Amino acid sequence: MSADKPAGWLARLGTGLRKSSGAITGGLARIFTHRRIDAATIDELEDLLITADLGPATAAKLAESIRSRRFPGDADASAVADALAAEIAAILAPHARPLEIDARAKPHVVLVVGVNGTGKTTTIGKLAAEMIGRGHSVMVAAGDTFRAAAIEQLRIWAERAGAGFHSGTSRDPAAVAFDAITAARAAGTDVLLIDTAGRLHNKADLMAELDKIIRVLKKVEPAAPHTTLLVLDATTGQNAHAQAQTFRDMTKVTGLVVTKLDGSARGGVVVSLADRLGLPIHAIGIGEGIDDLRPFSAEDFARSLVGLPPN
Ligand SMILES: Nc1nc2c(ncn2[C@@H]2O[C@H](COP(=O)(O)OP(=O)(O)OP(=O)(O)O)[C@@H](O)[C@H]2O)c(=O)[nH]1
Ligand SMILES: [Mg+2]
Repeated sequence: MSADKPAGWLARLGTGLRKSSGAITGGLARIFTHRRIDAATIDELEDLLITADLGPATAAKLAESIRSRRFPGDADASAVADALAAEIAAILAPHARPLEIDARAKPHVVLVVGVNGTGKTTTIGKLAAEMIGRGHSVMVAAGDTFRAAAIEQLRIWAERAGAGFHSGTSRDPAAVAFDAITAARAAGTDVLLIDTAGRLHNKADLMAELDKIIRVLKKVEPAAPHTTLLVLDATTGQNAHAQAQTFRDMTKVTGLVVTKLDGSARGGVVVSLADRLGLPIHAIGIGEGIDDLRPFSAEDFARSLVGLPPN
């Protein structure tokens, strides 16, 4: 994805993260107003960061970096917020990476996975629109055959985004994937986005289904899927870690999209995910609209999370 920032996007990021940043700025004011930055207040800061879903390990690391900084005697909550934003940005920066498309692949195959309801189908719609906006041709494939409504939902998103749509006639997601990659290749399509079911009867079924989809894709193109995108829902907080682990055990996840940051006070989870998973975060979702997905920028996110305006 492009790293350009359309006018108003930063303001919308700030608004989207308001629930998360509100908790953090309120906490900082409570802890540091009329009090020194010392061992006791930094312990309270660490607790605040855990409450804000940054997770114990990441919170401890951040508290330690704040402890080792030198602040002037009259430093207040806003000085801590500034320092915190810089430390959070440093954690995020190595993991903030746009989703790069190999234009020669034709199609570059993106397999989209995640538990049910995290926002896979919506994210595919948003991604398709964004990629088409950059001049790529895009096809989406309805690999979630578990629910009939899922196919229709994806068809509507494809139409909205101006993407090709492939649903196949089979109830077998691997057959849909095979037909879709074959069709996309014949048409010279740049990107194929494949939706998958988040819910199956159990984990073994889900793993078998993903395995089969990948095996079948590889018959047509050994390098496919070029990207396996895990969609995580920020409102699930620290549970997102467990989801990420489950999917990493099942398949080779190459990157993340974190959704629903707008509806969540748990935006801090993005920091702990970046810190602990070591996977690229390609984009974040801050709304249900087609424009509500943007590349993930470490500094912008960090400053918005602690309630500071962009630099
Ligand atoms: N507020 C908000 N809502 C979102 C975002 N992304 C997705 N949603 C909503 O979350 C709900 C579930 O999204 P889907 O895209 O259907 O999720 P899914 O992962 O495809 O779900 P299954 O197909 O059931 O596995 C929908 O109501 C979406 O509009 C986001 O970034 N912000
Ligand atoms: Mg879906």
